[in-house]
Amino acid sequence: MKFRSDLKEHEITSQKIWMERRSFLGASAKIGLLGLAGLPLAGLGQTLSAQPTPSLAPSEPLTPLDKVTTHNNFYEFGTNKEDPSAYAGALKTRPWSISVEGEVKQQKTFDIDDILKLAPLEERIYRMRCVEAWSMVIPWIGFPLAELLKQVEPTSKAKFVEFQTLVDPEQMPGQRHEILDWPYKEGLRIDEAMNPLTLLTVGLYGEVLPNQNGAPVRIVVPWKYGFKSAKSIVKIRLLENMPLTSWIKAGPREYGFYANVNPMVDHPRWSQAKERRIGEFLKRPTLPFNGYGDHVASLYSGMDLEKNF
Ligand SMILES: Nc1nc2c(c(=O)[nH]1)N[C@H]1C(S)=C(S)[C@@H](COP(=O)(O)O)O[C@H]1N2
Ligand SMILES: [Mo]
Repeated sequence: MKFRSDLKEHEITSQKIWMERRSFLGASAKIGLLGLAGLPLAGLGQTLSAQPTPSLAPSEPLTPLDKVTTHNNFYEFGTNKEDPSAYAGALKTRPWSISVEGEVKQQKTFDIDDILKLAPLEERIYRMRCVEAWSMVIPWIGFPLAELLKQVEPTSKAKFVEFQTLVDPEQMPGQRHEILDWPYKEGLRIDEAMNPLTLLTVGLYGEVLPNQNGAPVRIVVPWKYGFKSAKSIVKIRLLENMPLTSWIKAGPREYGFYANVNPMVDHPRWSQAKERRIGEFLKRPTLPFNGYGDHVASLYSGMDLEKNF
């Protein structure tokens, strides 16, 4: 069992190391990435060319690591923001695999350690919005989910993708209660899932994911509200029909399938026009698509985003 004080000290250290490494790496980090490209990846039978992507929120200060790891939503460990950091430490993240199935030509099970080999050491900095109106800027480590999905060869019937979190009430005390319909299920349309901003994420701040942030592997969909980004996933299903997600089951009027960040559409119980950046005092206006409209708005052309909230 980890004590919170230990955890904090470790985290402060790793954030400091990360900052230092980052400021001095610069060009050599890119050489490292080029060095990775062309290496055959064990178990995956395919080569990933690691392409460094530019940081997506370059001028915005990062949310401190201790905030990223102590203010969380992960209902499998309780519904308070402090519960995941207090209780997720005991989650066993090895052995771990993700099975990818459904409307695919090549059903596959990926071992987490093979997935880790696919994650280049690149930084992707995203604003992580949550439905409760907070946001963070997090340097995630991951790679486009599309890289994984291409390997299973989705059929022409694959119109949607569903993500499922582990079910294990012994390890996940929240699952002993009917807080949500377990397993936690989320989903995307196939074109959303294939968009390069949709990440399969294995780390943050230069380290493997802390358990409370969804270890060992989670989804990050930065233009959508936080609940779309399922944590600690074990299964991905490609489907012909739109999946029924845990949050839609819990409150169909409150949570929509699309859940694109949209300051014009309020949650029935609160405004979504402004957000509090963790660590800041004054709220800031929320940007449509969380500021990533240039990358993703075209996915929704012709759609009424008030009806399809
Ligand atoms: N399995 C699972 N995934 C989940 C959740 C959850 O309760 N269970 N909460 C979601 C919500 S509401 C948010 S805001 C984000 C929070 O991610 P973070 O704690 O890494 O910031 O995780 C999402 N993924
Ligand atoms: Mo959330």
